[in-house]
Amino acid sequence: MTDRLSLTTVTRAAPGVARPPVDPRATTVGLVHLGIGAFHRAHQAVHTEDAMAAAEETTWGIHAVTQRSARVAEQLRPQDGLYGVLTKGLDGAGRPTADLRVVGAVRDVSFPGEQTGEVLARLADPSVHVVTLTVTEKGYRRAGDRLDLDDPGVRTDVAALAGELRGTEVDDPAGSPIGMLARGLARRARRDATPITVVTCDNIVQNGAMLAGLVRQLLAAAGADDVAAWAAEHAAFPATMVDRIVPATTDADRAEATRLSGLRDEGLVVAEPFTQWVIEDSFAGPRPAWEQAGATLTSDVAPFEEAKLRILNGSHSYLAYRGAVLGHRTIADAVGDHALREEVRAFVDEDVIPTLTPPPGVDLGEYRDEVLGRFANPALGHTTIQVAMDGSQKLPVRLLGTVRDRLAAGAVPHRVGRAVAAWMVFVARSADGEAGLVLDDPLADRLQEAAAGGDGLADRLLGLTEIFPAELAEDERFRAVVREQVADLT
Ligand code: CS2
Repeated sequence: MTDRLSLTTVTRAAPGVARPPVDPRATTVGLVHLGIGAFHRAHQAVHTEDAMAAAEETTWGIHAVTQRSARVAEQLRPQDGLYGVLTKGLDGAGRPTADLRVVGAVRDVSFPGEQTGEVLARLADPSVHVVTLTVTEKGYRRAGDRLDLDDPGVRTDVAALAGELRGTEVDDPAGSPIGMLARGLARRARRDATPITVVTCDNIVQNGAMLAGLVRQLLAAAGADDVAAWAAEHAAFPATMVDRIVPATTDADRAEATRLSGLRDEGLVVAEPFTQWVIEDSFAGPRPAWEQAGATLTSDVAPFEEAKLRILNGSHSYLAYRGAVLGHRTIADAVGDHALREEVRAFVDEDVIPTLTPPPGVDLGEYRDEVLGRFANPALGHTTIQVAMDGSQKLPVRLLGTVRDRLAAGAVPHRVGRAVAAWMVFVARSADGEAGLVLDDPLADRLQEAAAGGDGLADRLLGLTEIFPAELAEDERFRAVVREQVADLT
């Protein structure tokens, strides 16, 4: 039987497989990550390990926390936290390449169901200086721009925090990532531990300020004014832009990694060669030397973030909805469909780029081409259905800012209106039960209800105030475009 990857077996990995550049046994925890999924393992954990290697530090090991389930803990614990990143690209001649490296930066994995106390203790630990998060758009539990105080998980955390403020520590399972964070900050404040920086790595506009606001709202709901005062002085929430395409790992990927290394790896993740991280340089205390590991530290993340969310993620969603309805299984197939690719290109050129300020040193036309080139990577097997997930959460971030800015500039947003319409048609077809079109969305019930009923699809979906702010839903130019594009696409 093939041995499983671990600290003991990694030394037997086939030559050609890169081993952790920093000894995991010598690495101590200095960072807590909330929401360990594939993306964290392929992005921040890699940058952090490389930063430790570059700066010759061993104090930035990661204590990672799953969102809810124990699955990632079960994958990584028997492997002493080790896992592989299988990078799939193409060589100069267009042949597929696959490189495998083993990452050792994750030193501990907990899941909230049973180990909330452990995580809270870590968040209060003075040797922890940074918290990173990848909890996806819906993980923030927002209703509009505010924390959803009616969310059952959030209520659990407000109650636990209020209980703790009255006396002894409450280790009840965290109901939400924001709750975990706020409860950890409360313990840290009580200990008056060292300052802490919270780095959100999700695809959300002005993500740092957004998260700071949610934490403040949760603290206020629990009556934790002294904690809020402590956090205002000792916690920082920088904005970030993160970028790396990380599709879901398949059995074929695991088999390929085993062929390369000779070891079985249940925690394997797959990624494209490209990776980028832009971080606002406003930390409350020490941080890994990420700038020595490919990250850009800057005073202004906004132009990078807007260009990425509107060009990359906007096109990704467009290709996913339109592509899935056209029967394209992967993003590479969708972007390989000439007519669809030209549509997406026109969307970027005519509606998105005019709303953007180019980040320093970036040509947005070149950036668009680079992004479409990355999507075309056939080795990734990134499915349209995976990117189509959670559209109700993604649309406002990826498309509606562009709509708003185009309308404000007096333009009729035909191209971005078509992207919104592509989502509507996808919702309607999946609500109809069309084979292969899965509607995986926290608002699935509401969407299904709104999609039923034939004519008037555009108007019914535009009526969902959780997604479309009134200023857009009531704009006659926008409504007309969306109606017209839905008609054209059906
Ligand atoms: C994708 C992103 O699943 C999705 O919605 O658009 O996860 C995308 O792959 C990343 O943001 C790339 O950085």
